[in-house]
Amino acid sequence: DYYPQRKLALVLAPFSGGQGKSGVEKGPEYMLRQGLAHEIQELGWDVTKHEPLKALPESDEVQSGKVKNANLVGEATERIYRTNLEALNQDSFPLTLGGDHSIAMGTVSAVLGKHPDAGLLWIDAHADINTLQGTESGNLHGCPVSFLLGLNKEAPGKLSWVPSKLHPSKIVYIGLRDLDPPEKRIIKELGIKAFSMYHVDRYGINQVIEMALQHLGNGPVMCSYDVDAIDPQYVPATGTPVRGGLTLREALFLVERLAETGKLVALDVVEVNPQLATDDVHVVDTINAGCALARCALGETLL
Ligand code: 6HN
Ligand code: MN
Ligand code: MN
Ligand code: MN
Repeated sequence: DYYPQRKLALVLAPFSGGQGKSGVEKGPEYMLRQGLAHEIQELGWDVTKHEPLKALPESDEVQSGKVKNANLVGEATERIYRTNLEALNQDSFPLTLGGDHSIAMGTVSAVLGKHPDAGLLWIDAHADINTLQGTESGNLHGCPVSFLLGLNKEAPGKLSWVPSKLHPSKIVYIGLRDLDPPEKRIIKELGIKAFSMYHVDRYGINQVIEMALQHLGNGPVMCSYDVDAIDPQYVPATGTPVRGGLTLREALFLVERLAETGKLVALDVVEVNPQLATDDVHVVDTINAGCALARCALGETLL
C-alpha cells in the first residue's frame, strides 16, 4: 500500500489548449459539482484541492510546424508537473481531473520523478503518441506519449521542459481503436504493449488487465484514463468519440482491479467535455462515468 495515510491531492486541470473544442476545461467543475470530493472523503481519503492553472498567463505562441499552442501547453503541463510532484513527495495520491489529455505530460512526468520504476496504463480509444512530425491535427492532446518517450528531437517553446523519462516497455495501452498510421508504426517499432478493442473482445477485460499488469511488473502503476475509451453510448460528452468502445462495466472493472492490487499511485480522468452533449442526459451520464472511475480507482467496491 503506497498510501497508508490515505491522503489525496485533487488536482484540477481545466485545460483545453491541447485540442480545438471548447468545453473540456469545464470537466473538473462539473465533476466537483456532482460531489466527487465528498464521495472520495467518504471512501476514507483526506482530500486537499489544488489549482495549478489559476491565472494562466496569455501565451505568445511560437509557430512551430503544425503544432498548436506549444507555449500554452508547455506552461500548463509544467505547473501540473510541479503540483503533482509535490503531492507525491508529501505521500499524497494525485487525482488529476482534466481537461484534455495533453495534461498527462505533467502528471506522468511527476509520477516518474517520484517513482522512476513506475508503469503507465494508458486507457484510451487513441494512442496519443503522435510526434511533432507525424501529427495530422496539430493538437497536442494527440501527442503526450511521444513527448514522454522522448520521440521529439526538439520540443518547441515552453514544451522543452518535458523530461523523457518513460521507457517504451513501461507503458501499456488498453481500449485502442482509432490510431493514425504513423502511430501504428511507432507502436510496432518500439514494441509497445497494446491491447486494442480486438484484444478486449478476444480475451475479455479480466485477462487483458492481468496481462497488462504482468507486463508492467511489480512496481507502482499510474493510470491515465481518457473517458473516450468508454463507448460513446455511455460517455457521449467527449471531444473525439469513437464507437465500439468499452462498456461501462468493463471500464469500471479496470480501475476496480487496479485498486485491488494496491499498486496504483496516481490517476488522471481526462477529456470530459460537458459542452459536447445534445441533451442533459448525455452530460449526466458522462459526468457520472468520470466520477465513478475515480471512486472505483480509490477503493469503492460493489459489495
Ligand atoms: N485524445 N489521433 C488524433 C490526433 O489528433 O492526433 C486524435 C487524438 C485524440 C486525443 O483523445 O486524447
Ligand atoms: Mn482519446
Ligand atoms: Mn485519427
Ligand atoms: Mn487521450
